[in-house]
Amino acid sequence: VMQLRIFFLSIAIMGFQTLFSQKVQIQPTPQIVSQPSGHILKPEEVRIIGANSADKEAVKLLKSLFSISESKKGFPIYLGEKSDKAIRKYKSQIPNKAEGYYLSIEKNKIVVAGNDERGTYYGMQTLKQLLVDGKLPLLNIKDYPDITARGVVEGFYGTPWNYEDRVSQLKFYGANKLNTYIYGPKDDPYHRSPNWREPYPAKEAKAIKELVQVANHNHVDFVWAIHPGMDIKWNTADRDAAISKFEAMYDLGVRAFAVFFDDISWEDSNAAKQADFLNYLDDNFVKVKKNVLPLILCPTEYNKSWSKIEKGYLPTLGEKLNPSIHVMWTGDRVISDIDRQGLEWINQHIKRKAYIWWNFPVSDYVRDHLLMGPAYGLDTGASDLMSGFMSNPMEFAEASKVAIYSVADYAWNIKAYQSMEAWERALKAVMPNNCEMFRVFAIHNADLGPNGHGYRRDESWEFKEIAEKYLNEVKSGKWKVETIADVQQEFIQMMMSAKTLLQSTDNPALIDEIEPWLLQFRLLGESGLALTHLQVALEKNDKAYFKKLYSYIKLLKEEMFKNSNSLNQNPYQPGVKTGSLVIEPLINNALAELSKQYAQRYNEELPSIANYIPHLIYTNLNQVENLPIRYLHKTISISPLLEVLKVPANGYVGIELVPEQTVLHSKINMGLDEFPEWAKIQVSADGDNWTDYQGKYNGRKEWVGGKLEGLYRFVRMVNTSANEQECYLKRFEVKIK
Ligand code: 14T
Repeated sequence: VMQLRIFFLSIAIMGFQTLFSQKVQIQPTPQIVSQPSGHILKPEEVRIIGANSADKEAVKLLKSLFSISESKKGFPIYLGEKSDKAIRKYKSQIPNKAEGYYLSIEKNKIVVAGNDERGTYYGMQTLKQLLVDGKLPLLNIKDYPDITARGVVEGFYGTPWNYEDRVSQLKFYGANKLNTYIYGPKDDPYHRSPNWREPYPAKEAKAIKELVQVANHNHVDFVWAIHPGMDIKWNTADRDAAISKFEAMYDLGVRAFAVFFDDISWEDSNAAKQADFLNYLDDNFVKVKKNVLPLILCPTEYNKSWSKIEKGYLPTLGEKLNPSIHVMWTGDRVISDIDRQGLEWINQHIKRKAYIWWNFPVSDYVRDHLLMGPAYGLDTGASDLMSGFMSNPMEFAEASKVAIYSVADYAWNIKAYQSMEAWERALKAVMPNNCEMFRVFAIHNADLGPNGHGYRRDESWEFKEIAEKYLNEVKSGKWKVETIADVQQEFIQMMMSAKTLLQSTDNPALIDEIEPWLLQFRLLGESGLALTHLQVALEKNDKAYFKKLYSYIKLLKEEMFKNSNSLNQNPYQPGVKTGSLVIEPLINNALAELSKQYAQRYNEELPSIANYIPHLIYTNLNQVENLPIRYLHKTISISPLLEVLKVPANGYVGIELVPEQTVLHSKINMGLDEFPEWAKIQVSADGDNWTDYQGKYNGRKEWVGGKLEGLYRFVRMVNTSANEQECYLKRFEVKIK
């Protein structure tokens, strides 16, 4: 009897499990899904009811999934929008929400009914996802997005995405129910000064025209953004220049527009003038055309930390801008979490719901890092406070898809969003066959390292505890085999991940983008693995083996250093950093510790090979205090700043040399045509007594100073005038002996 009972119990459990395994996976997470009640096999032939009146792209998608039959034998699929005859019977089931849809899969029919064309299309996207292994689950779904505009703003500094990148993105957006792509790459000269007034040359124009068509086929609104702020005159000529440019873009098929006034000097940022300009475009272009979507503005004060309400910039926009115009917002800071409190704050000032420009996973201020981690820090209780949610991505289009996938999930169904779960699914979507190895790479490539915005992300979170335990054991000399094994497993996995991905044909464009990091990641894993063997050598008291390993680690480090000086050579943060939050410090710390133990035991110092930079930024300005310092070929430099630097009276920025050094030369580029009256370059040995450092302006408008006699600890640029001044910080470097 007992055995029989167990038998039945296990049947019950199995039944339960199948029920569970039937829990369907839909991206983005739908609003209302019924419990699946079994499944049907994929119909061999289907008959579309409503094909002539339904959304064309939805019909196309359906035809790509099934073979179509005209005869009565075909399995019926009812397809269309709420006003269509074909789906009249199901009208009451359709959520009364823009882009919503009703999907029902029954034994004898399927219904895909949209509240509008896009709704039908999204219903079809869901049906496509549900078709797995030749089966369809029996269920019904009522679904709609929480946020009206969801998507991506290509708004970063650096190499703009290319044509193929963008095509691939637009398809990805369609499949993930993102409806907006804002085109505004900072390094497109026809988007910004100098050429925002000029039409695109024929070749570029053709590419944009084609992209608009691809966007349309994927139900994505292609928004073209203009960035006229650097040299705009608030006169009729420039208003009409903007309108003619819009007309030229309209002729290429563009039906949605944005105007960006970000990252311009504050003098040019006059809210009333900006509002007049936008209203003029709205009244004389958008409203006249009738088939153009509402304008979108990116204001100059686009985050809370930069806004001075008492000066009236945002309140003026709130008052004056036509109510239909959207206002973009990055949050409490440039790079920021998004929460209810912050949204309530801005919405009250702009008198409308903020249209979020989320600066993630953009990496244009930390270009040596990849941001492959989960998209978190988004309030799941804020669905009623935003009119749009756009992600600003990395210049690596494919790699950005991990975050974009998550943003698609968040913006569709905000209260259901779970960042970790979305991340796991994103990895699978981007790298379907090698997703486990991709996960190993992504988990160790998430943080940004120290940066001017102070924005950090968690990294290596599953390995942190082991790393700490291991380091403590190394320090105490009481090693556990299991701990070493755990650490070795992680290092081996890193090597496997890099090798596997480098050979993978899963997503060639992605591998191409991240190849420098994969190469570096493999070397980092290998150096970690070699490191763990230093312990073995010490335990065996095998001095020669220790030395061999030590030189081998040195070789690996040299190779990584070489990579950093040859790969990803952009002018801002050149190089390739990987595992920089947990893995790299672990290796360096353990290495320092083990060589100390070696030195004690054999009474012999080893040359240090941990590449720690002792030099510091020297400043009293908040804006730059977190900028990283680089050290390469005896040259110490400050990582350059993208934006205008504001220097109050007595404000200074420079480098502290630790310890004091012989200065061979210095180069400072403040982005000014001539060396300013208000500034001095100075050096000091103690930080109290300063001497002027004489130099000259060279052909590249850089200040250059020569060799100095004696040792110095500080080199700085200081504002010696009585007023606040503005300049750039494009280069600040000191070469030492
Ligand atoms: F328009 C804005 F919402 C915005 O975020 N503008 C830029 C954006 O293009 C860039 O990709 C992003 C990340 O660097 O931040 C903004 O650019 C900045 C922001 C700064 F605080 C550039 C320099 C800054 F100092």
